[in-house]
Amino acid sequence: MYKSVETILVDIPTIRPHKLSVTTMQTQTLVLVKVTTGNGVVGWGEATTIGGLNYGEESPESVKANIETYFAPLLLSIKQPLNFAQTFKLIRKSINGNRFAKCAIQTALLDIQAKLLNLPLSEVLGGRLRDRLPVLWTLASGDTDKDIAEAKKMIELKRHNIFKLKIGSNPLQHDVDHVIAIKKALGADISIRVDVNRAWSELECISGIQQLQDGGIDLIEQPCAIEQTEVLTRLTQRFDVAIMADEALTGPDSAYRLAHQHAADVFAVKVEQSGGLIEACEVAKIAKLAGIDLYGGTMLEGPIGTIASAHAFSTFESLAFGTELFGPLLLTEEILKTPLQYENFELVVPQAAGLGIEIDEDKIEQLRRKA
Ligand code: MUC
Ligand code: MG
Repeated sequence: MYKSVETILVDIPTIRPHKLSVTTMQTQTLVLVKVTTGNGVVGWGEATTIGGLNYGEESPESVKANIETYFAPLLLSIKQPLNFAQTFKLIRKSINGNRFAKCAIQTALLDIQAKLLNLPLSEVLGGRLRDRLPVLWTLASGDTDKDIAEAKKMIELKRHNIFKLKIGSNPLQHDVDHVIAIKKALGADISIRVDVNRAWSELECISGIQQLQDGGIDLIEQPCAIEQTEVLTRLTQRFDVAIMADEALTGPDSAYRLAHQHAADVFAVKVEQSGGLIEACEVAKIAKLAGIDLYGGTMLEGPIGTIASAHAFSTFESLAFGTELFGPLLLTEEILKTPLQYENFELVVPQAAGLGIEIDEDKIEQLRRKA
């Protein structure tokens, strides 16, 4: 049985402004969830979003309020012994929507379950197929020269050798020229992708993607509005360069519909957008059955959400486009006793039980939002 559910907001400045078409981030807010069982086993989960309500339908504040008002009382009211699947069935039946909050709670419950079994979380999700995941870096300073210098530094440090560029906030030609300049500066061996974060109309997509394809760009992420899945389908059919669904992908149901419509070559699987780690694995299975390639996405989570995602992605049979699990590296503060291990362009998936990380609770106490 569960004894307590605590939800904590932690605001951490980013190492530099992170410029997307929907907002410019200077801070990331982590919603940390700590669930404790009657026997004293502790599980942690995390939810984040990008720029309050700029990116998605849930904000850090709504996640916290809904966990405290609905999820926590429900968990604490469970008196009969329920396993994880039965508990989550009850949550799904009682609470609509709220995918990010559900993901945070599910992560904490799975952390507990894996700790009770003394297994890494990946084994509870079906078993890991890899111990390391390739991790790209997003260049989003908004300045071409700064982005080139940042990319060169990352390559030299052996931290990242694949880059995603955030575009869509400037006039189209300005953005395209910026991307091509970076591609030229970094050379043929470095994979460059773009994320338009749904900023372009269909006509802009046609012009922009044609130029980006000709310029050697490898992947075009969510170029058009979330609802415009017909546009995404037409772009996927029209261009050879890979088209990826990100914001349009909101869990297994949408994965099924997008696959049915042939709306994307690649799915950006995100644990929060999917509504949980189990659902993210279901999205990956649908993609596999439909012949769609996979990419491990992020909502720029801190270390808890990032490593939870890594456990899920480590179970995917194929991860053709790698991952973007760099969230913690964008933050100026560390909330783990030992930071996540990034080396040789990869993130190491821990072997210890549960999430396999140790939380620095003193640090969280120091950083938590007080009012
Ligand atoms: C997004 O839309 O992909 C992920 C990486 C990044 O830089 O922004 C996020 C959101
Ligand atoms: Mg994206």
